[in-house]
Amino acid sequence: MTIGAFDRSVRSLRSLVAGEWRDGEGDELLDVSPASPGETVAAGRLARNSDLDDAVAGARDAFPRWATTPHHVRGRILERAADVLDARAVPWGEELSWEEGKVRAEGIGEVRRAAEILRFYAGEAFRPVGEVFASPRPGEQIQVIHRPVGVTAVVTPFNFPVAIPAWKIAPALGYGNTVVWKPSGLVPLLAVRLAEALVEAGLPDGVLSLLLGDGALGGQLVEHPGVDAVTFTGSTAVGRSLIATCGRLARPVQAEMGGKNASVVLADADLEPAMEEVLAGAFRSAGQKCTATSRLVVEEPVADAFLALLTERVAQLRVGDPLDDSSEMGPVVSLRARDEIRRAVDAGTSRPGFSILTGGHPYDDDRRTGAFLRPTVVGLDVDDPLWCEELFGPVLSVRRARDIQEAFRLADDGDFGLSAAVFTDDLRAVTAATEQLDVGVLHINSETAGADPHVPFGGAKQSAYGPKEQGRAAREFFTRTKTVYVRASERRAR
Ligand code: UN1
Repeated sequence: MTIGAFDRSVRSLRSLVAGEWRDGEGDELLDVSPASPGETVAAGRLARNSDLDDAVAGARDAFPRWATTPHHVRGRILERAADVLDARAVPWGEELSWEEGKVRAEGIGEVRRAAEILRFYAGEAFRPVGEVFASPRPGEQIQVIHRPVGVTAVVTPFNFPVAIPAWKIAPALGYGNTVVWKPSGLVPLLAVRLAEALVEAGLPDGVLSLLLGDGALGGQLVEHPGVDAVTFTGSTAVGRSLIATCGRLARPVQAEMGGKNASVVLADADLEPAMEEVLAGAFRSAGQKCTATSRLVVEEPVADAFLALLTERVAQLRVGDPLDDSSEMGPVVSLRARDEIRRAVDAGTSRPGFSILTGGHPYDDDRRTGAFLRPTVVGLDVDDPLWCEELFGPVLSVRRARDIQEAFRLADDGDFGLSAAVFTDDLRAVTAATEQLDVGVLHINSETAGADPHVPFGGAKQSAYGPKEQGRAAREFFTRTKTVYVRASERRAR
């Protein structure tokens, strides 16, 4: 069923600079639908360097007032913004799906998820703001208090246009920082929507600026002398370059980067539900999550049975218009992404030990003009670049393992360590996975993706740099502690 009521008129894009919505005077910004790239979702102009300077100046100016705004007032604004997101979850979720390509239910779900995240940080405002220690000196007390860091640069990717920005901006604001935000140029409309929700909720001018700019503007934001800290989620290449810049400037930085997350199906696993979880992990959002399941290790005794189940189901996945409720998977984010992923798979076909178990070839119907890729499962018999390279698309690589130790070794192979999933009811295997797998997030009998708002999220090895995100863990990055030695003077009380 196609959603007849969905309004496909072109939306207009603006940046929010120090409390003022600006049309922008830079190059044209055309936001197209990945399902039908001839169709414009939204249009506007890019922000320029002068907008960046104004945004940072506005954030600096707003910082002292915002940092001393009572916690419950800051919390209430986040809560009201959450209400706005919930009230518009359907129209904005549909816009998300139209703009980014994930299916409608995932788009709506993401807007609601962003609301949950804002609510969580509204509540965190009421938590303790530090600790008190005993002093070795009589009459003294030592307080460790958390203070906001200052002006935070937020740089976000295309794949969660509203949830990832929410889990950076909500703690930043909740703990008293001001924000200048540069979202991915592929999803500017949902960035505008989140900023609108916060403005409507009563966020004072300058506390959040939104700059619709290109990668170069993102780089300038990160280096701007008025910025105190940088939080980033996106590709490994960009993340490493931002980390290097921040190192040179001695500027705190938090970066969430790539993943090549394995699901390990052990011989005792309940195969049918394990298959559904692997399917969801690999192909929801067309595999464009840094937590997506992009590799699968199956223990030899169940390998044939599991792969038969999986490939049959993958071949039947309904791929199509993300706004059509019968679609299970939409396109990837752009034609460029589609072609890069396709090239990486095609390059493998000439290598030894590489076989396509299902998918792999392009669509020859009307989907060929959109950024659609056939969900693909690749079998690998030997070490292959596809085992460790992140493709960020609907491609799952599979290897067989003789035993648990080989399975865990394959799952840990490479530089990334974001998430993993192990399918088993064997307590010894669970314990071994918990101890041995070098990942930031481990799932037992559930898919590799997903991140609840109240618990820490982030990777091990080269998947991440700096403190974890979400939950209370976010406080580590978005505040700085001050150690205060408090002693009353010896003057006698009158
Ligand atoms: C999720 O798995 O729901 O960019 C969240 C990403 C991750 C977030 C994943 N930082 O895909």
